[in-house]
Amino acid sequence: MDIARTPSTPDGNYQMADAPPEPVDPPLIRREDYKPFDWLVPQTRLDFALGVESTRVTATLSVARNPAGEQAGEIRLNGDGLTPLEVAVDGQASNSWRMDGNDLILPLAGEAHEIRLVTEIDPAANSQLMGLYASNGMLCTQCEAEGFRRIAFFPDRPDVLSTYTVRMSGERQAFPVLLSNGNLVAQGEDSSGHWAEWHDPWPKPSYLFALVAGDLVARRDTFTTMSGRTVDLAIWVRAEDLDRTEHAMESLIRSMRWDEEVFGREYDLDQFNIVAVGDFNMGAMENKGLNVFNTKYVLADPETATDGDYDGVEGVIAHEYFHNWSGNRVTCRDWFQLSLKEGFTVLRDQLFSEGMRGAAVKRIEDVRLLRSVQFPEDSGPLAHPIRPDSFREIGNFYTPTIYNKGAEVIRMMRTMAGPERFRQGTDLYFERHDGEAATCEDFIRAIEDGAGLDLTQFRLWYAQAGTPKVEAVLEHDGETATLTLRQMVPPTPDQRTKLPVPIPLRLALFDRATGRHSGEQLVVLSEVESVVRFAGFAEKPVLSINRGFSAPVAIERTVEPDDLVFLARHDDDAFARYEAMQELIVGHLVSAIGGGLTDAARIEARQAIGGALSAILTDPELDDAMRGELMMLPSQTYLSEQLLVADPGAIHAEREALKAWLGRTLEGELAALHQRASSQSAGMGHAARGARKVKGQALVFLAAGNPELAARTAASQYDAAETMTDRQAALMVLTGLPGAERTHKLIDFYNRFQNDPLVIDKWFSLQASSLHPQVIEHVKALARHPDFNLKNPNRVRSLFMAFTGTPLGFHAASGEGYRMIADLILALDPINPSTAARFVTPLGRWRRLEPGRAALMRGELERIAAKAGLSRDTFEQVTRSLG
Ligand code: B3K
Ligand code: ZN
Repeated sequence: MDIARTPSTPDGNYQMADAPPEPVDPPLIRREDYKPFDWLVPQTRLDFALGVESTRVTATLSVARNPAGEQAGEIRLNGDGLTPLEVAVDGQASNSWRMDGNDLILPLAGEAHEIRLVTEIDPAANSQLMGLYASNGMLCTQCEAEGFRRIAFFPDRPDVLSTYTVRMSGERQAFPVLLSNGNLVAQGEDSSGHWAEWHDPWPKPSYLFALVAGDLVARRDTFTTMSGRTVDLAIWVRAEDLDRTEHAMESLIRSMRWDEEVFGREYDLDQFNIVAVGDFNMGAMENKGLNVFNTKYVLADPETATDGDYDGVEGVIAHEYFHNWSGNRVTCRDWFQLSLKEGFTVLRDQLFSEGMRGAAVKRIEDVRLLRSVQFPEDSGPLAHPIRPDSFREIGNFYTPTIYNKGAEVIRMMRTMAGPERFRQGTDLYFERHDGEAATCEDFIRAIEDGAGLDLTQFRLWYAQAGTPKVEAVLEHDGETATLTLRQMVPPTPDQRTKLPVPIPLRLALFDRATGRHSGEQLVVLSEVESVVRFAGFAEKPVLSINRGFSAPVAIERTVEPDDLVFLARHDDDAFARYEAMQELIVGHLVSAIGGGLTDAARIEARQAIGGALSAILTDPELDDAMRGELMMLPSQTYLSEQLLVADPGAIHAEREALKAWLGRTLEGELAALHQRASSQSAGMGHAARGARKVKGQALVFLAAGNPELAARTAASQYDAAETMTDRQAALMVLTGLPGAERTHKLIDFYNRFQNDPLVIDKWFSLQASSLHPQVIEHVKALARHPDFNLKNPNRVRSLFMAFTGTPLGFHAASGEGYRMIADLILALDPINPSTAARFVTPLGRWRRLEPGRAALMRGELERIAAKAGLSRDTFEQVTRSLG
């Protein structure tokens, strides 16, 4: 029910005299209603007279009738909060235009016209960070998805491609650097300061427009493309950040080379610019030739960035660069096709990082992310297919489903075709659709034609939401092993019934005696049930299934702990090894949480886990990076996903109890591992990074098992730290423990890094995500800290998004954690709706919680829904979450 907007008159007379007009729900936009735009816009000229508080924008559009559209007598130009100051058609001032809500409607009678529109905007007042806004005195833009309409009246939709020429002028002192898409074609002085003109020869939709003006310096380099052209590369940052851009530049150059080698894609302009900005709603943006980045994904040095941050920079630089082809040269017809560019580009960046850092660990990280954010989305009120059918606010659909499940779906095509044939498919896709606004269907067809696959049934992966479950039963009789596979796609909010999907499962059967298998097979399960028989097994083999996580499904099977211990030790597929450890631990914790475990069974299960973990800690053959993965306990979120109704307190208690038992039982091995790794953790090489990872993991177990020992070890790790990875890992452990070291080290950390916003974000996050029993009080105090700032999305996320993961804080049985997040949403919504709406997701889990917490959480959603004047973003997420 729509609580905010349901009139409460008892007699059913909804039209009370003098009552203010009833607010109208934001309209639902449907994929099936797509129609081509009636006009083409071959050329766009933009002129910006720049000022932080007032920027005058003159937009000149050449328009011509679209043969694929209707013979309209007018053109609709989208706007958002704009007032037209001047409107002219073919050089003549026009007064026949009208406003329809935010849009400007202009009558046009002929076949082709030139429209000139002048508007004025106030970048300093733009706290939404969409459109043109000011950050630290610099001006920059964010247009995807619908930010361009906050700059100029325009057909702001991805299927209207135009060639842009951009002139900007402003005071040289305030804006010494003037950047836009494409190539710089002219520059000079004028009465108000200086100007620059940029021309982008590649037609693009308005969401890829960008402009930056500010006091920036560049790290420069060059790249020679495969056809021998030289591209000038520049990464623009504030002067004090210049020495932290080396890793970003190296990542860019590696990405450019990789995309040539692996996908045959060459860069297509003479310049490529990246700008880092401290106020940014997300990670980065792929504007043509001028990527704009959150500083978090550009700046890195060992002292201030963790190894994980280094990986993040490399992955996001690659992702945005890869969009130059998957997104820019071939763009999306409409926003329902978002996964066409995002899913594919995530797959491309994942494959790149696998190539750079080693496939095994990267694959495990990606699966962990998918399971911790996408699986819950797919089983909750916000579930949607990777190609949604409708939305109210497209900003709400930049989701783990569109991105990460989208990547998994394309990865399955690659698994079924093999890398070479898949490449033939992508070559065909790029060739067929270059310069076009394409659809997911176009992509599927190109892969079918190029790779020689039949994806008829596979298309269901685009249309159905929900994580498929696959039940696997292995039986053995005589010499034959029989595997029965049954699939079920669960119902999701708008889709009650589902059809079976093709599920490619890589599997192997291990011989217990030799510890080996006789070859991996790919089984594609396309029916509800399939039976596969394997001959030649005198003894029941051990099944290794969904190796490499070949399909984004949940495997359900009954398996002996001994078999999992076997796989954790012997499986030659790294992911399957990790998975066996996870399954072993999940199996035990789920029974323990359910309360049905005898003391003897608990001891037996713990001993099996302890034995497997001990083997991992001491296995001399294991690379530390992989050892670190195998040491990780399943997350609180992943455990909650395994339960129909979750009690976060009980999950946390059992998980901590196991951690403490392992910490105590394996204290000697853990301490020895920590000590050995400490002697190998200097530098930025692979081995040192692995050593830092296992040090951090060892500390986590020790902190649960022997807090005094852990506090001492962590304090000396903190003091000796030469990298942020070591320092942060130590501080994380101390932050969760009581005692004086906690306070000392938190003060030291703050004082050391107080002028570095990205590191202070870590300081907020560490405290907000900690296991400390007083985490709520800490977060309340941090929200009043002078460095907290509701207008900076990084800071807001570092405090409050981190907090939403805490079992003792966010999920406090009193409901106080839920209330804090609801209060945040209400306070942030008028400032920055797209960031505010992201915080609704954790409150949408109420249906899967125990009744007490469920009621409290739902109550907070209702409180938000009752607030008048909510943004479209928050309104949509809250109403969907209430269901
Ligand atoms: N395409 C942008 C995301 C834009 C989000 C707008 N709310 C970054 C990326 O996915 O590469
Ligand atoms: Zn992207």
